[in-house]
Amino acid sequence: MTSHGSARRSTTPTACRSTSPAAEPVHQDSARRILLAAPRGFCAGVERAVATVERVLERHGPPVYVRKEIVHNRRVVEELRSRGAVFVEDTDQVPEGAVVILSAHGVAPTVHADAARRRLRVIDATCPLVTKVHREAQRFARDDYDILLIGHAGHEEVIGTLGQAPDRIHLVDGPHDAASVQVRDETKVAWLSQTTLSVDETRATVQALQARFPALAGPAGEDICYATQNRQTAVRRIAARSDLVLVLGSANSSNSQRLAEVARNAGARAAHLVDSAAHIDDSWLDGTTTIGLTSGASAPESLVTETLHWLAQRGWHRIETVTVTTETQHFALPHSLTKPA
Ligand code: 2E4
Ligand code: SF4
Repeated sequence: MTSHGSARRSTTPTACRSTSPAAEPVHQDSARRILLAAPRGFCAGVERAVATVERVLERHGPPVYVRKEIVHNRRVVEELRSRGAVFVEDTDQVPEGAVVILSAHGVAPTVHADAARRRLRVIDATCPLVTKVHREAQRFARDDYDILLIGHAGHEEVIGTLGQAPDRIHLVDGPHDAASVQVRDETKVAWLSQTTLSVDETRATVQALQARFPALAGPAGEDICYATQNRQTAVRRIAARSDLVLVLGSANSSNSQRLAEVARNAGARAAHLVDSAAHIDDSWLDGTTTIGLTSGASAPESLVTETLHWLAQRGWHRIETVTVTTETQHFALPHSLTKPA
């Protein structure tokens, strides 16, 4: 796949630096080390979505309704809930006329229509890179293509993208689906994808689709976003040198799940996705010297700091940051929040 996004273009050579956490040592073992992946953690879309909820809380005061988890991370959701955010499954749970924030994963047009019927004031925190995929789906549907959306069934982003053109889009949930998907005209088929997929698996799926549909059209740029690509490149780099890789992120976070998979495929003896240091099993450290550490795009850096502290207490003091690129992407808040209140 080609690179995409300004952050992806600004690739720098791998740089390693050592730092020491403040924690007091319990054991000393100079061979033990942590390889800390960079980039990791919050992407520009998550920064924007979380800041949106914070800004609306400041402006309107609690309660502030949010449809679905603003991002798929337990810590983020708990913190915002403690400050007055009320997470609901759908807009019919929001009082008529209230403000509702839509999550970063995007929604089908029917959600906007339902919200309008209830006179809700919608603030849309959909990541602009998800919106870009929605526009591609609308364009291909307008040009009467059958669209093959590569993605995971049931994921919120996939539900939102399918909803852009429900009569024209078919879900392809991995290379195995490429052989069975049905289209009207084999010469008028396009593929799109979820933004947080495995780069390698998606490439395999696209190749399988191209073999079946030689005229297959595709998105203008990558649909797998810069942040997903960069975090996978970084974890691949550390996994090859790690006995154990820990990925901080929640179980329902697609991009975080992919990081653990990429780490396993890249040669880590084991890779675990955990919500926080409290979920690490001490037995995973048995026979381990090098621990790779990263975090998903929805995982706050506080989780990494706490994990470094937890590992320091168990004898891992040496930290090498392995940087594969530096990210500069930033998204402005939704338009309605940039105007004076
Ligand atoms: C929107 C799009 O999609 P995933 O499950 O990885 O979402 P998560 O909330 O974990 O990460 C942020 C995000 C939001 C990623 N892509
Ligand atoms: Fe946007 Fe990518 Fe972050 Fe998803 S992972 S919110 S698409 S920047």
